[in-house]
Amino acid sequence: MPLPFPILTAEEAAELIQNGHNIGFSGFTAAGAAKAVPAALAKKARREHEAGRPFKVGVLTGASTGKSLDGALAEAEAISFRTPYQGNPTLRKQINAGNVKFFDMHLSMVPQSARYGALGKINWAVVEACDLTAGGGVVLTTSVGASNTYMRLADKVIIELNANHPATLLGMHDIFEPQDPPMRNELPIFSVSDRAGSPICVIDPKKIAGVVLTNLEDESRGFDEATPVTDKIGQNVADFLAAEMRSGRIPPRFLPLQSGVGNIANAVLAALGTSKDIPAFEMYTEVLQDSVVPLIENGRCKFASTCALTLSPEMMRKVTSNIDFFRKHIILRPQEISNNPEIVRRLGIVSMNTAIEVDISGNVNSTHVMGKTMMNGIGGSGDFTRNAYLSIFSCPSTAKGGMISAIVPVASHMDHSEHSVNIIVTEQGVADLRGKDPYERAQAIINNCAHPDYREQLQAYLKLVEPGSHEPMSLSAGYAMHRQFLRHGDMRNINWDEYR
Ligand code: 0RQ
Repeated sequence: MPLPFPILTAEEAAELIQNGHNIGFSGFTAAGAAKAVPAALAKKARREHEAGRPFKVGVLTGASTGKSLDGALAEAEAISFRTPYQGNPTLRKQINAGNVKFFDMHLSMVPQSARYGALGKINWAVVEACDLTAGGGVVLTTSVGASNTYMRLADKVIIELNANHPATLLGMHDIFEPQDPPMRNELPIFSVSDRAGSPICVIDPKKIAGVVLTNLEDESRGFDEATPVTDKIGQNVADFLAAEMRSGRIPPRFLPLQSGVGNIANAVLAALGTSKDIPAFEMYTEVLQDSVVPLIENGRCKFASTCALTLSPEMMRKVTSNIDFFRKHIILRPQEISNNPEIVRRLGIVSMNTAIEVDISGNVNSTHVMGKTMMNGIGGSGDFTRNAYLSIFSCPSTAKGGMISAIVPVASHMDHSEHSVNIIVTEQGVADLRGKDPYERAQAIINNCAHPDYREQLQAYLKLVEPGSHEPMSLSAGYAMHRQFLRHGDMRNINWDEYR
């Protein structure tokens, strides 16, 4: 039976959206992101700008997206407001220049903030689906993100029905939206593979303004090749977790893993997958990257609950060509559930995220280079870190060819405080911060994680801390390494006499 909704071209759909509208797009990373309508909207914005008329929209998504969404809209200077996370170089520049308002938020909080009205009116939801029913049943594609909530809250909905994603994805999603406080019951997920909701989103069919037929691959990129540094970080994490298990602090059946995005996270998972000392594990995470697919195939990863399948096109084809197998081993959940603090705490998750810099107290900066320049955003790292059974941050000990130390006296921006961060890992080694006082923590981080080029310098900083300080904080010298980099392009060779 033909669908009772207007079939629109992407250009016709874009014509419906007006300057100043707020749009909730599907997409959690490039996985499942709307593609055709935002690209057409970017073209419309350019036309409007050329005609001397303003055209900008507010862009809400699950997390980062692909080049047809953030990329195209940013290049057309069509974004007024953006939340909650991004990773596009053009958009990043506009945010840092103050041309796009960006609200960096914990991903688990996005749907409820939208429901509570804190993110403004949502005029449109533009959501990618692999199947659609006449009654408003929507089968999402490779991510859930906040699509279920955006479709419910939006005045009108445009569906991108994407033939590139097979309708056989039906059954992989578990759509569940909690009640609002004070009426919220416990979230009924007690093990990684529990289901709480429905395989489809159901929306009022009267809200569907049109369907755009597409056939487009997800725009997820592959990863940089592993390097000796990323391999060593991965090995250090695997060895640490194996030792935790031997000591009895991690039970023999192991604990569910969460793993962040990016090259480092991909390398860590690859190392865990091949470690003979780590038993087969489950994942309760927000993003599944390429390295997990072979681990599911070979039984090293027994089950994965996630919000997105952030896979390269080749890896995605591997999944869809064996969908009956993968549907038994993967659940896709809304970000409000995949990142939910209640569930993270209940399941006892081991969280593994990446830092830009870590200070010697254990505070972590995941978002702002030199405390000023936004990289991507906090993403889901805070949802997991604050509530994990064990929270791990890893990063290379240096950046930019050794000129920047990732270990600094005082973090130039703080996303995760020393109270939530348990373990720091670099290619140099592991600092276990649990049960240590601030000076013991500082010594563990300097001796085990800092690059040898920076150890003496960090010890010299410690000598500047006034006696009687509970934290190793010198207000005058805390940012000396950052200042040194801004002046000389290298954090090394500080003259500490300047700070005495
Ligand atoms: O810059 O691209 O110019 O070379 O940061 O660094 O080492 O390639 O690491 O890809 O894993 O990204 C924290 C940004 C790490 C990411 C961050 C520069 C470095 C390089 C990338 P180039 P790497 P990764 C789940 C969880 C926050 C959100 C999160 C992130 C670039 O992991 O966004 O965890 N995390 N979400 O050179 C200057 C330093 C630097 C530095 C690194 N100290 N100073 N530049 N870089 N350290 C996901 C979601 O929530 C969806």
